[in-house]
Amino acid sequence: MEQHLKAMVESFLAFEYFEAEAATKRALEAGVPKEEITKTLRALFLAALERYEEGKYSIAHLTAAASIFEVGFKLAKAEVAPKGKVVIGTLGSSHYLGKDIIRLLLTADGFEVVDLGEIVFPEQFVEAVEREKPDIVALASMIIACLPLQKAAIGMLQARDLRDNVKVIVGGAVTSDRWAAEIGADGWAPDAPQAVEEVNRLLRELKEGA
Ligand code: B12
Repeated sequence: MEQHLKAMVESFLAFEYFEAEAATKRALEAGVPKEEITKTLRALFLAALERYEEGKYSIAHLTAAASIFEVGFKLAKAEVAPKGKVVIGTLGSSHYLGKDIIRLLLTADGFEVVDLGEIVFPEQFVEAVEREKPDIVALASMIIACLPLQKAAIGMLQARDLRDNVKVIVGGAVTSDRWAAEIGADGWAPDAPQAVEEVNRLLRELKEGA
């Protein structure tokens, strides 16, 4: 088991996408438990995210790490019922990396995530809530010009009588906890690990009927 995990770690750290994929497949074939593989990949990805925050990794490194995490995780994902459903998207702009990272970590944490992609407008979130019936809606805004779209999305959910059915979390580089409170969101987080914690908290609140 150790040598298979070591091969995965080495290829991940070298950003060798195809080798990391092959190493994950070999680990699975050799009977390494899926949880060990996903735990290793998740730890590697969180370390990459930390290196980016510290300025040691570039956006390119982070993008590569996210792709390797995603391909490995898809191979080793255990078939279990999701603990909750999240609809996510980036409002108005084409920034996708931060949103993709949140999606990956939420998926790794056991959520089913419906990703509407980027350049999404409030109407599309309303349609997705009607269609997907999620527990949580995650609205990302990456530029100041797109902040009003978060407010508009919450307003539209209210106007369509959908607001009470879902919890709304907002985030993205230009947001803050104050902004989240001002527009009536239920939660906010500054980064992906804290977003996962916040989404879990919101799910608990929803289940407890708070
Ligand atoms: C990469 C990038 C782009 C890429 C986006 C592609 C991609 N890879 O996603 C491209 C080149 C397309 C781009 C375009 C533009 N960009 Co740009 N871009 C960036 C840049 C350099 C990095 C963003 C990024 O990926 N960061 C890495 C991720 C990991 O961090 P993150 O996105 O902040 O996400 C984390 C948190 O915010 C949080 N989070 C993110 N989403 C969510 C959602 C929820 C619900 C929660 C809880 C948390 C959360 O968790 C994430 C992970 O920890 C930033 C500057 C910067 N250094 O941040 C500018 C930046 C965001 N861009 C900016 C601008 C202005 C633009 C353009 C308008 C420029 C132009 N005039 O054309 C265009 C918009 C184009 C369009 N049609 O939409 C400005 C925004 C300024 C502002 N205050 O409004 C920035 C800040 C650059 C700057 N200093 O001027 N951009």
